[in-house]
Amino acid sequence: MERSVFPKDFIIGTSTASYQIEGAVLEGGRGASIWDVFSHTPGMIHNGDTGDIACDHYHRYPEDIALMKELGVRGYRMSVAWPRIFPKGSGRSNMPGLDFYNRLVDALLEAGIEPMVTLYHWDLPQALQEKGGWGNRDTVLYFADYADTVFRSLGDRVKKWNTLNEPICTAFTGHWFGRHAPGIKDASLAVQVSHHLMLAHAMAVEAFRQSGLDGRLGIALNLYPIYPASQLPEDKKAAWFADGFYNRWFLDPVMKGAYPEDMLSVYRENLNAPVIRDGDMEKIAGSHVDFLGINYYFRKIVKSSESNDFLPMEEVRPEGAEFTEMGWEVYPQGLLDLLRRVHRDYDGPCMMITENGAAFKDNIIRDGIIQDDDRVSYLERHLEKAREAISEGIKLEGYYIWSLIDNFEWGHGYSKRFGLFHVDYNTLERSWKKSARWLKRYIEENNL
Ligand code: IFM
Repeated sequence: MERSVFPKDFIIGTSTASYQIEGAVLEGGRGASIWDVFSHTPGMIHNGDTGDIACDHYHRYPEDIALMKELGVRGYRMSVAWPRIFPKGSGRSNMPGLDFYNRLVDALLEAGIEPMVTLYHWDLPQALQEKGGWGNRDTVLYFADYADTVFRSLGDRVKKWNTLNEPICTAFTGHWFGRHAPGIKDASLAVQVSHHLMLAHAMAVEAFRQSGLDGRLGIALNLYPIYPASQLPEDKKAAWFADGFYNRWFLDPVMKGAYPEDMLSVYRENLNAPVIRDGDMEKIAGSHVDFLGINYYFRKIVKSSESNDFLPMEEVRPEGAEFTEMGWEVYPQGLLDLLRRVHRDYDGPCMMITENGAAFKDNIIRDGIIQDDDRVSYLERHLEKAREAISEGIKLEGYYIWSLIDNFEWGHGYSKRFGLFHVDYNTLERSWKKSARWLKRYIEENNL
């Protein structure tokens, strides 16, 4: 049987985020973000690493764009740092910050690379955190203003946008489990924050539609295909609960305009949250996305458990499976299962894989090149599943690899390397890994 081909306009791109690569935290009038504060708090980040210098992309972006051009990718997903645009979160916008992203976007277009811009990849201005951060409803309004400012500044050239990246991480990892900035452990607040994020997303969509700009808008959700550990009814029930917790709590408001009733009752009964004001759900329901961004890394296998407070689920680690350096299972079939599920349950939306990739040890070097065969194999197998999804009629338009270059991996600091290009953190020199060379050939051979 002949292998199906990618559609002509399918985009292979790379993906990054501002705090993880830019550095230059004190330049161009940038204000502090919650990640500056969190990473400088002792004990929060592996090895005490911070994003102060990161990959110095702020100064080296021409070099990074040249690498992408040589690689042959047609798209680049990047994020704008809110505190570069509004150092205090609101008020007057900061021209040097906008100028930086204008230069970046121009340089990308000049190199024939289409930018996809994410407005919020976790770097909230610290000044807003001091007023309550995402727990304060006013942050929603500040976000809408910030979004509007960026749309109007870059929107004549940027035609693809994500409002938020992985809102579950902001809400739950940052406010429930305290592992991300701002490092709070308060489940009720976390659920309230998730509602404010959904509202912020909706207001940004509204601002974009009102601006009259052309372009397409989405949101990047990290979703998981979730499988019960057994066919026992209680495990199936736990898997459905986990699906509500990880997937439907964010997918349903974005795609259907309403929170899933089962999770809403769980949170209301146990946490008294979220407070939803009159008109909120109408706003959320009225904010249609043009595409859904999916960040896929691994599946979850879930069994029932009574030990986990009011979350009756426990994850099971698959025996004998293949894992990345993050301890995440390599499971390409999960990508296909996830795409099929979203296609089936959410009315066949246009989708992009806004992130997929893996951290590996990267410690085998031959002829001066990192022999990351494990990453090559990872990418090849996931791309194959993407192609299979398309051949089934699923509307998948692009695949952005996380990440272009090794970078600051949040709580893990610089200890986990996801890049197609290696970064030497002493010299900041970039170099090709085998996976980057492989991708270049793949793009050529598949006419992408
Ligand atoms: O590095 C992160 C990124 O910022 C968000 N998605 C997952 C990646 C790997 O952990």
